[in-house]
Amino acid sequence: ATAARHEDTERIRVNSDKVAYTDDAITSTYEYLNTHVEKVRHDDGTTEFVATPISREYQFKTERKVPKTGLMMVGWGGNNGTTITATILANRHNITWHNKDGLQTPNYYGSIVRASTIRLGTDPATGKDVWVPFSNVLPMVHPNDLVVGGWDISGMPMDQAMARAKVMDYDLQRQVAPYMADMKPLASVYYPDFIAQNQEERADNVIPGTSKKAHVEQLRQDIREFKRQNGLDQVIVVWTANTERYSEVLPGVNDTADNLLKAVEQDHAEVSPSTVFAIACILENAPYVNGAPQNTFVPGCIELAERHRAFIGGDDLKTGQTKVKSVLAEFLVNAGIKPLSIASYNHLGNNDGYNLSSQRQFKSKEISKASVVDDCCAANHLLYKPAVPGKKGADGKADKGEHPDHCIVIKYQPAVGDQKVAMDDYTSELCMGGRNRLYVTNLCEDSLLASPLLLDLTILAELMTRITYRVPGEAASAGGDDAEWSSMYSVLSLLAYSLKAPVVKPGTDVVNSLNRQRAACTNFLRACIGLAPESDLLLETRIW
Ligand code: NAI
Ligand code: DG6
Repeated sequence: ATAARHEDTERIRVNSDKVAYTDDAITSTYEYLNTHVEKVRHDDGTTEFVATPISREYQFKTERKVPKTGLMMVGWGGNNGTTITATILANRHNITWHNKDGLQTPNYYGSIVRASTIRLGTDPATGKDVWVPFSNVLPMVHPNDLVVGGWDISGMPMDQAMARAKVMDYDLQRQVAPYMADMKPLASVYYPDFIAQNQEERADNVIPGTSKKAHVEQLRQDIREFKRQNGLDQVIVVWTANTERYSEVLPGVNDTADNLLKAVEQDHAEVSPSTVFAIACILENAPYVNGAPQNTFVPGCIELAERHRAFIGGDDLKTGQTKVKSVLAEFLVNAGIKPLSIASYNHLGNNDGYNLSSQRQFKSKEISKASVVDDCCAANHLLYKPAVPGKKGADGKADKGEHPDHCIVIKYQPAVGDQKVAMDDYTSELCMGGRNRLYVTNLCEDSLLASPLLLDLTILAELMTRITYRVPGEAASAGGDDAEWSSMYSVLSLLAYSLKAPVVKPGTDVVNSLNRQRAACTNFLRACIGLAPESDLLLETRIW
C-alpha cells in the first residue's frame, strides 16, 4: 500500500462568504484590483502619471472532479519523454534504487506543483506563516495517475529508448524497464526540412504519405483512440520533440486560421510538424503545450485556437540557465545596477545538443533564450534609454531601446551526454563607473530539470480546462449574471513560469520575471478560492 497523499491529509477549506463549495464545484467571488495609469504631458515639458485605482468583480468556478487524464508526448522516445515515463513509473510503483550515494527513493523534485508550497496565510495564535502544498489549493491531477503515451519518429520501444537517453541510474532503469518494454511510440509526422539533417537516421517510425491534411486526421484519430483505449476523460499533448527551425510567417499562408487550414490542404512547405500537431489538438479540443522554441503558434494557429476555444501554451521549457537569468537580471535591474553584458555559454552531449548543432535549429533556441531579460530592462528607463517610436536601429528594424549585450552560445560535446554545462558572465555598471562581474556555472542532468516542468505544464493545463469565469452584474450578452460561464482565454499565459518565451494574448506584454510569473499563477489559484493575492505587506508586523 502506498502512503496517504497530502491531498487527503492536508485539505484546505476557505471560511468565507466569497466561496461556495458543492460536490461538483468551488465557486468564488473575487474583487480584482488594478491601477489604470494615464500619462499626461504638460506644456512646461513635464509628465504627470495619473493613477486611478479600479476594481472589478469576477466569479470563478472550478470543477472538483479531477478527470482521468492522459499525457501524450510528441517526441516520447527522447530524453525528456523517457525520463518522465520512468519517473512516473518509479513514483507510481514506489521503486527504490541504489546509486553510489546509497538508496534513492522516487520523488517529483523540480515540480512546482508537486514539490513546492505557497503561503496560505498567518496563524493568528502564533503569528507564524502557514504554508500548504501548491497542489492542494485546487483539485489537480496527480502525476502518478497520468496515463502516458505519444509519438516519435524513432520507433524504439521505451525501455531501449530510456537506455539510449543515458539519464536514469542503471539500477532504476533495470527495474522500470519491464514496465516500459511494451510501450512503443506511435508513428509521427516527419518533414526533414524542419529538424537537423543529423536526425534522419532516427526517423524509422513515420506516418506514410505527404498529405498534411491526412496527417492532421491521423493525429486526431490517434488522440481519440488513446482516449478510448484508456478510458480517459481528457488528454493533454506536449511537444517535447526536437527543436524545429522557425516557420516563415507568410501572408495568405499562416497569418489567419482560414489561410492556415488552406495551407494544410495545399501541403504548403511552411506548415511544420509541430503546427500540424497543434491543429490536430485544437480540432480535438486537447490542450497543446509547446516545450520547444520554434514558432509553432503562428498567428493563424492562435486564431484557430481562439475560434475553437481550445487551449494552447508555449514556448520552450525554462529549466536552468534562463530561469536563473530571469531572476539575476531582475535582481540587478531592480537594485538599480545596470547589466551591460550577459554572455551565456552552453555545452551538452545529448540528442538535443546534436540537433541544435545545426544552425537553423540553434537559431530558434537562440531567440527563445535571448528574450528573457527584455521586459525587466524595458521596465527601468532610469537605466536603459527607452525605444523611440518610429526610429530604426542599425539593423533597419524598429528601435528596441537600450539593452545589455546578450550572446548565447551552444556547443555539442558528445562526451558530456545529458550533463549540460551552462556558464554565464554578467557584467554590470555600478555607482560612479564601477564594474560588477558575476559568474554562474550550472552543471546538471538537463532532462531531470526538464521533466518535472512538463508535468507541471500538463497538470496546470488540465486544471485550466476546469476553470470558468463570469462577470456578475453585467448584461448577459457581455458574459454577465445570466450568461453561460466562459472558459479562460485560449493562450495559457499562466503557464509562463515554466516557459522561456511565453506566448501571450496577441497585443499584450510578455512577463519574463520568474517571481512575477509565479505570483500570477499562485494568486490566480487563490482567486479561485476567494482569497486576496499575496502582497507580502504583512501589516501586522509593521504597525504598533
Ligand atoms: P531529444 O532529442 O532527446 O528528444 C526528442 C525526440 O523527438 C527524439 O526522440 C526524436 O526522435 C523525436 N522527434 C523529432 N521530431 C519528431 C516529430 N516530428 N514527431 C515526433 N517525434 C519527433 O530531446 P530532449 O532532450 O528530450 O528535448 C526535447 C525538446 O525539449 C527539445 O526541443 C529541446 O530543445 C527542448 N528542451 C529541452 C530541455 C531539457 O532540459 N532537456 C529544456 C528546454 C527545452
Ligand atoms: C542547450 O542550452 C540546450 C537547450 O535545449 C537547453 O538545455 C534548454 O533549452 C534549457 O535551457 P535553459 O536556458 O532553460 O537552461
